[in-house]
Amino acid sequence: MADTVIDVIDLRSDTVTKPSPDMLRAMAEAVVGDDVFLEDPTINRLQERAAQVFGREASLFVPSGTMGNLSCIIAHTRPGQEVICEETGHIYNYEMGSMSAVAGVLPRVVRSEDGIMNWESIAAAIRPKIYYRPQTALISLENTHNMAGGTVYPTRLAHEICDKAHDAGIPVHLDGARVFNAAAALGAGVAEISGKFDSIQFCLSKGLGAPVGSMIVGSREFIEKCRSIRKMLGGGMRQAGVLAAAGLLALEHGPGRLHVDHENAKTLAARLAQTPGITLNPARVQTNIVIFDIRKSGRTSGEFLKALAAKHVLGLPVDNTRIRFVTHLDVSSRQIEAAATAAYEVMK
Ligand code: TLP
Repeated sequence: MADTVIDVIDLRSDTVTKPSPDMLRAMAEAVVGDDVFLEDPTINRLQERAAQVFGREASLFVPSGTMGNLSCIIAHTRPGQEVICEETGHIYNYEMGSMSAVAGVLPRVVRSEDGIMNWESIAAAIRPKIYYRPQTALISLENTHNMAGGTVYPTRLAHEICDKAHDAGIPVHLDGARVFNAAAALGAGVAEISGKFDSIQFCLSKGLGAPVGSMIVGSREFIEKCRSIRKMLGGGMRQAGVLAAAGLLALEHGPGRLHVDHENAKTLAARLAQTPGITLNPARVQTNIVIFDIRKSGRTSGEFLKALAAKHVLGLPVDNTRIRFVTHLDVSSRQIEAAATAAYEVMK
């Protein structure tokens, strides 16, 4: 009997994409060497290219966004200091408390509207320079903001925060896991929108479509510091050019198609907003993330997602009544329509 292929529509995350045939070929053909000896030509090429795209001196290939963010936090801080970050941000909620457990720093959490902090609330969280108070060593922004629903920092605001932070002698890190989505939504380049940050982490393995990997971007001096930190964290990889080859393709071809994911997210949001039991303002969907509330339906996220999975559509619970759907290159507009129909059938 022939196997039945079930068309699962996986909207849990843009991390779920599988490498394309072209990507697999590039990985198989990659020229590799030992990167701890700086001898992997494909990794070196990826690092040069990422630095060039961001208009910076250097960049470093790291296994994950989590390791990228943590390496930057360690490089910018000393134990006992503080990092200002947003209350629902990834570094505070989804990275195992690594800034405290490993870097020895305290998160100083700021509340915001839609994940987008303003200078006034950041300034209020900066510690006075008194010798017995913990000192603010770093400010970290997230663009796009994941759990606020893929929201985007207006470039002028990001620039203003960086300028004022620098005036106060504080560096600013960008968790730019999805910075290319932000750039696509703003109709600008990543170099322009991230130009004033002291360090940037971006993911190759999300909307850009690589199976693994993130990059840290910054000055040559900063990147050399991060190279040692990466080794300390166990991220010194050897013939990882096979992964960098996928990253290179993702970096070249990924950004140009993100507007398709954004259009799919808008279509999905518009359909979900008309579904009984769902609360969602589709006008707030800016990029590839759609978060909605099902409180009105009287069901929990777990119950809704279980019923949806029976129709071969997968999503992620944000909390007991909120769900996240993420569009990406492995879901077509036809599948988006099918997912919205499945959600409607579950709710009606
Ligand atoms: N985000 C994942 C989950 O961890 C929630 C996802 O599915 O969205 N910064 C941001 C803003 C992220 O969204 C993520 C991953 C990371 C950092 C960490 O990247 P990885 O998973 O490569 O460590």
